[in-house]
Amino acid sequence: MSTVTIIMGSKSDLPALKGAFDTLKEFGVDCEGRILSAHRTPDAAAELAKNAEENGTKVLICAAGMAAHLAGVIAGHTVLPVIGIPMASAPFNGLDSLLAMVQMPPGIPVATVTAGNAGGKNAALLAIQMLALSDPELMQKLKDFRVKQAEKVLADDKVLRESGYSALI
Ligand code: RP5
Repeated sequence: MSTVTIIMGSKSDLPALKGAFDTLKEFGVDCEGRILSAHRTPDAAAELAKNAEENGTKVLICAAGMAAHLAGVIAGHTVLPVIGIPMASAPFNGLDSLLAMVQMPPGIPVATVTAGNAGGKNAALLAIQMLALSDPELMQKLKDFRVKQAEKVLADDKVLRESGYSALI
């Protein structure tokens, strides 16, 4: 198993996870994706979670929509950190997923990040921040990333101030 395992409840969640895969790749963190459901494949999902620590996984990212119990069920079977991404599924645009995921009972935490497509990138970054606590090289990459990100916003700000609204769209 890889350092980070990304589990999604359905193949339909995959497009929203591009940011997670891309970000982990950008930082050189090995990851693997799995499609397993808390409801449709409960035994396989539990099996993965129970064996994750022994198999070398450090952080699990779980994306699910609707009655999004995947992250919570995985967290119940492992002491590894679990990061949940609520998928923005119809008809409630992810509010159902968010509430199902974020309201974990005391004792079994899930770190729930931004709902929908933007959640993939933030889940990956949070996983990287956890891994960086024991990896100085990764910590430096995170610091460099923040500097570059800020520089980009400030460059956009400069263009907006100097050239006006239409220069940025
Ligand atoms: C959840 O139900 C999945 O995570 C997905 O977001 C949602 C819908 O699944 P599909 O019907 O598209 O397979 O379990």
